[in-house]
Amino acid sequence: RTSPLPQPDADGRTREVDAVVVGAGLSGLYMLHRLRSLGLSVQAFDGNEGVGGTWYANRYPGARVDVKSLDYAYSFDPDLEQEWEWTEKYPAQEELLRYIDHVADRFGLRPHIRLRTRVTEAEFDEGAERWHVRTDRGDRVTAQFLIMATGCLSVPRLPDVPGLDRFRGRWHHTAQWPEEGVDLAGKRVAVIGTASSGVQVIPLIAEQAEHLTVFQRTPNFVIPANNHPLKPEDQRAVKARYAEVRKANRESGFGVAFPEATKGAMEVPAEEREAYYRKVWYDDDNSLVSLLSGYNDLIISKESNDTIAQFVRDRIAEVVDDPEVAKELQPWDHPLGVKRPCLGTNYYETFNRPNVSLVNVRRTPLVEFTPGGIRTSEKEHPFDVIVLATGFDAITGALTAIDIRGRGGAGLAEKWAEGPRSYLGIAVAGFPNLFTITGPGSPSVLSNMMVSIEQHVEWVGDAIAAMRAGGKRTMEATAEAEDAWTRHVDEVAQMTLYPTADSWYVGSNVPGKPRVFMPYAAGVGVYRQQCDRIAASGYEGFVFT
Ligand code: N01
Repeated sequence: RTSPLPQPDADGRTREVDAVVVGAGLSGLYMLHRLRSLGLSVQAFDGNEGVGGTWYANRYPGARVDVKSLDYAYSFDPDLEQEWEWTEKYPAQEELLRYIDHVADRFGLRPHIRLRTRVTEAEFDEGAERWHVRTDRGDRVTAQFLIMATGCLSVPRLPDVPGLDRFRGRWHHTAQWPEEGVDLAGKRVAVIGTASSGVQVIPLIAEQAEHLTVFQRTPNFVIPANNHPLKPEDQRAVKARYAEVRKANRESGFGVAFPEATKGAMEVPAEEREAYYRKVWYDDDNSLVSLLSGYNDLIISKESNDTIAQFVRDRIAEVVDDPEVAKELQPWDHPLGVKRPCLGTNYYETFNRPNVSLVNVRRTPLVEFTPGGIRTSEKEHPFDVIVLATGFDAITGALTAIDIRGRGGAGLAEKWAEGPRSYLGIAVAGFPNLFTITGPGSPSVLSNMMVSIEQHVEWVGDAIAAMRAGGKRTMEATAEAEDAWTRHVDEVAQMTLYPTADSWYVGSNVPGKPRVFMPYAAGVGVYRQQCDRIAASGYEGFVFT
């Protein structure tokens, strides 16, 4: 990885650019590239020491993507997609970061990015019709456009348990893992959290630690990743028809094409269902999408969902030697897929190791961190290292953390106090020329993020190009369009089982966050059609000056 250049603090002067892009992860880098291709001057900022966003920050052992590499890669440049060789079905964080660094270099993006610099404030100047942006390093920049490429899962959450500052060992959140790694050999290690991050890190920590104690509040459904090196001939075969693959992904539900199921799970005999689930479970080429797309009602019918949930519970009982531990690991409190299901490698098997124990913190809740470890309602557990796989203030957290003020000085965080309101998940009434990449109200986290990111970046780029061609200065969602879209997002969610579970999709992991199902659940294909129709209509629902 290219080391970041030392960057001095800002010199106090206000600079003027056409656009500021906040974030230099997968969305920020592509937005930067797109706007530069349109001839705009752009300044991007990122708080990390390097580009890559999620893939820069999440360096914990086992971190890897849960969408197949060939689907997760950028599609915007045919040469890039042909030339880059992926090594695995699900590449690990280092490989993803290598890829992102390559993209930053290949498209000459680095000179336009200020790293280790967080945007703290952005205020719209109604007179000048420009955004005034400030950073924690003293930068002052004004820009016509402000694009928030801040990520859906970029603000880590610590558990609301007192005493972490008193703990004398080392503690790390999985999303703030030190670049130099953490020596776990011979250590007594705790992991709190058993969702995607926990499920990935737990088996690898178990291999290194003297003893690992896993603190589980909610068991999750963990599907075997069946990860493997990509065969060159398989990679060649996809690349030979890449355009077709990409088109199908864009038109699909989750951003990864899969033959559409025509039947509900209860419409076929139990043996046929079981055979399908079994095939997916053991198939080398399986994916979350193949699991959830086998029947057309798994996310809308509890009865149908129960069939697949029970299948997974049976597999857990099969793999885990101790029946009591198996029972603890079986999820009962939510349908499969309505919280993000996890992909795992040796996850359930890890609980058969003699150096791993499981604590159910619903039965014996966490009371406090102590200087020596963690106290539950039952006893104190001594630790050398505590790993917090406790998630994020998702989707809105990175946006409301910045003091963003639109017309009349109105704040975005205040506007969203009762839940996010957005038009298409892209634009917010009262905040002209502000665009959110994969914002609340767009498919975002319910999809292959790369498909959603590219669609948003291209839609926003096209809108800006159209404005410039038409001599327009500002573009703003109307309150009516925003209201109607926000209602629509909720209506679609209510047709599914998604809102039934406590999850970061509804903000229930952050105390005080309003319970609103934030992503748009109609699928990326349907969503794209609506975005395209709105653009073709001359941007219905927007006003221009
Ligand atoms: O975070 P999470 P994550 N006491 O919020 C527990 C993506 N991702 O980092 O469920 C005890 O899902 C919490 O328990 P509960 C992916 O989209 C992708 O794992 O709230 N436990 C839960 O078990 C994913 O969905 C990949 O009861 C506490 C865990 O911590 C998203 O990121 C890899 C607690 C938090 O789970 C977030 O995943 C990693 C407390 N006080 C992440 N507070 C891949 O691509 C929280 N928990 C594979």
